[in-house]
Amino acid sequence: MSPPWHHAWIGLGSNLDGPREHVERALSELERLPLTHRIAASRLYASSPVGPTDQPDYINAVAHLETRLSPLALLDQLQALEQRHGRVRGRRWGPRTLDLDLLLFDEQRITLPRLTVPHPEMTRRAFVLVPLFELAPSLVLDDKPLARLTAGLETRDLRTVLPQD
Ligand code: PH2
Ligand code: MG
Ligand code: MG
Repeated sequence: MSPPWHHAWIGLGSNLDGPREHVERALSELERLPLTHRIAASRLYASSPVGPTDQPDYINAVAHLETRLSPLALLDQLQALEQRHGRVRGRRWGPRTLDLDLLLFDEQRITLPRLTVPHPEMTRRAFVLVPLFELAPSLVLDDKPLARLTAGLETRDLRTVLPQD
């Protein structure tokens, strides 16, 4: 029997070497992952860095995938994609050419050495919740509607990046 289809949500981020191109290329590469379809992608957003401030602004987006991969097989694919974008592991929350975070996988809670789902920081980050809300306005996380979680965040700093930019 073939494995079932799952819904997965991916947070994309970049702040080095042409961040917008890295995110746009990664969005199209996500469509070509094995056993996976990309259902939707949010707009691109620019924001100041959360964490260390001595680094460039980020471009962020969220993608909605349908996949037959397991969570760890999907994580392997995401990490391989980060590697192909020249990702070098540096300090925590430091600058990067491409960050692909597995935010949600169906309604699963996963706690493994390599992977925690839902992504532990996501409910505090406007650059994740705002693009996610764009794709899934009726989503509920931990009994909290996304609309309510998003309303409680500082979003003034978040700027949508226009296609003709
Ligand atoms: N990612 C980080 C650290 N800080 N700030 C913004 N605005 N966007 C990010 O994607 C981001 C960040 C480490 O993953
Ligand atoms: Mg990451
Ligand atoms: Mg991240």
